[in-house]
Amino acid sequence: MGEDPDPTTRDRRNFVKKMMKHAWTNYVQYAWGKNELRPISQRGHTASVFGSSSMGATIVDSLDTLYIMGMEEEFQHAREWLKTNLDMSKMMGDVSVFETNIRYVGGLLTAFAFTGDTLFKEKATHIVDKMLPAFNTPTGIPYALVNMQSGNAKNFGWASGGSSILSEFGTLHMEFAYLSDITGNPVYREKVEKVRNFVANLERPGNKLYPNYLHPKTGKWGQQHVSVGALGDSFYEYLLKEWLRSGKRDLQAKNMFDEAAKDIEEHLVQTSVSGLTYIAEMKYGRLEHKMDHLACFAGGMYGLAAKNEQDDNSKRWMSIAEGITNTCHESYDRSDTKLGPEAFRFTDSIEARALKQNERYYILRPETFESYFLMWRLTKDPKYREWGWEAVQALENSCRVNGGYTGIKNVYEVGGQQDDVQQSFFLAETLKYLYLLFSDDDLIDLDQWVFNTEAHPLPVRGVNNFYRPHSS
Ligand code: DMJ
Repeated sequence: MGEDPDPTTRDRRNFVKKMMKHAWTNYVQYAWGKNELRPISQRGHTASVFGSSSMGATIVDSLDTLYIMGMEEEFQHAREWLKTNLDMSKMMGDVSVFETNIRYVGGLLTAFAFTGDTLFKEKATHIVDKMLPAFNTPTGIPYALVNMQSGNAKNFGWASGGSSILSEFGTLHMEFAYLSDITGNPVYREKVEKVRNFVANLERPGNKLYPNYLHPKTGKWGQQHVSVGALGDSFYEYLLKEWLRSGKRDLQAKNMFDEAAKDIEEHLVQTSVSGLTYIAEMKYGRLEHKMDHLACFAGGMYGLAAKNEQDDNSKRWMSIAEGITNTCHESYDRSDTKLGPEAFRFTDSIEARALKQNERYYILRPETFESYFLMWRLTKDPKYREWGWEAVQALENSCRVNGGYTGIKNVYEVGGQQDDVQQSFFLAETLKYLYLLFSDDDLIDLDQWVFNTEAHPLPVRGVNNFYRPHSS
């Protein structure tokens, strides 16, 4: 499905599918049931965001990529595993509410929409039910971490005096609202509507931009750091996308997005000395001319907004979208490995390059390719496919090892150290976006599907026949 008529594009897509096979079969061989694969030492890996247990994060995160790529046997193998093994009452330690939602719940909801198999809906419901204690706060703003056995919830010690994080509590709405629609249980939607309403009614410092931290007990903003990268990113993404996912019914989301996108444009979007567009960060009103790799999703976000809103903002937003995507490509092109650093800066002497040692790594992140994919669909400019192909080659040269794909420690050093982690989002997002970049537009039609922040497509309400609402 979704083959492009052009033979080169078809070959490229096939190549990406082979990459997925390499990543998947090595995970199956060396780390089956573990959260992630260590491709060099060929064993399992568990990141702290998933607590201390192994709960097959890669299996659930990969489901829809396997399905989209037509890897049916692998998909069935994954389904069999989760049928007997995915049980959150066995999950030990503190688990991230945000990560569990975007990877597990998002992955299962998409698998349900694709297939109608109620096993996926039941597992998604089971997981969200286990997360609900995190919402028991005076404001309804959830804690970041929950212990799924005891129901105890708390925040990260490092987060501004016990605050919750904007990108985390702001990235639950799409999955929870959809879950209510397919189960007929309004509880999930109520939780995220409470979060939304609380934030909507809160005064922001200087009446502009959202700080990254909010205290769930006092309802007060924490440190005034603003970012479209780490700690802020998908809050903005979900305002736009929940408006789209709801079939453009959720006007509160749209209005909040429009205001935030205009504030970002006015206060954070900058042009470098040589004319590159980037999104800076802000700390207590002062700009820091640094952009995270994570913020590279914003190219696609502004593009989607421009296309769907078709109003006075559209022209400017499309040019921001093109500018940001171009700058993120530059951050790749200006490195020796042709992979982009975790963060890059703009000064009088450097542009789109990391400055500090700890900004030079690349951990198989998808955001730049996500923008290539969306901008390809929106503009049909062939350069986005060429940039995607450059990325495939760079991944092959620096990240592919016999046991899968690994991140690297320094994008400015060819043949340098590798980190020995195959992130689950590499299979969920990076390879999916690259595959779709070389596919026809009817494979995951953007009028019918909206990608959650982990690239799990959710059906658009009232438009997509795969929505599968609960019928009593
Ligand atoms: C993914 O889990 C999601 O894309 C999230 O929104 C940000 N971080 C990773 C990928 O970089």
